[in-house]
Amino acid sequence: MRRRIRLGLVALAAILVACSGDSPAVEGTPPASLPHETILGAQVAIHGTSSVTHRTTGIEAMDNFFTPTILRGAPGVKVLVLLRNGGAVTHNFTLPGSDISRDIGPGDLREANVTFPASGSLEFYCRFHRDSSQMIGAFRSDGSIPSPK
Ligand SMILES: [Cu+2]
Repeated sequence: MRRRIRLGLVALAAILVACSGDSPAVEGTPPASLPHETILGAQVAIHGTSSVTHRTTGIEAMDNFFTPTILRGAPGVKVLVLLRNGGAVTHNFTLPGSDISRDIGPGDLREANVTFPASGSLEFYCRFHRDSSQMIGAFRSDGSIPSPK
């Protein structure tokens, strides 16, 4: 009887360890289990995907990644993106092909107006950590997402 209980505890501990690997990373280096996608030619860890159904949405810059990393929205929809730096160092939101490049200090909030592409992806990155940490994300046109009212 005593042995059976001990085996049960060992099994429970193993399950808890297995499950903890699936919990989303809030800061620091992502676990290797995160899905990766090629964005702007780099292998980017995907820290969440959001469906943008309102005129205002948010992206948080962490050390050193964006969350969510992928934002899906209706083609051509214009949104106000609130950019918050939840990390400990200065980050940046750059939208290539536009004049948008916002440096964001730790704890600061900035904003940018972004229009989802008619099709395909519109990528963004942090100019400080694009090369060193693949701090990159993307707005994806998705016709299955309803346009904001
Ligand atoms: Cu950065």
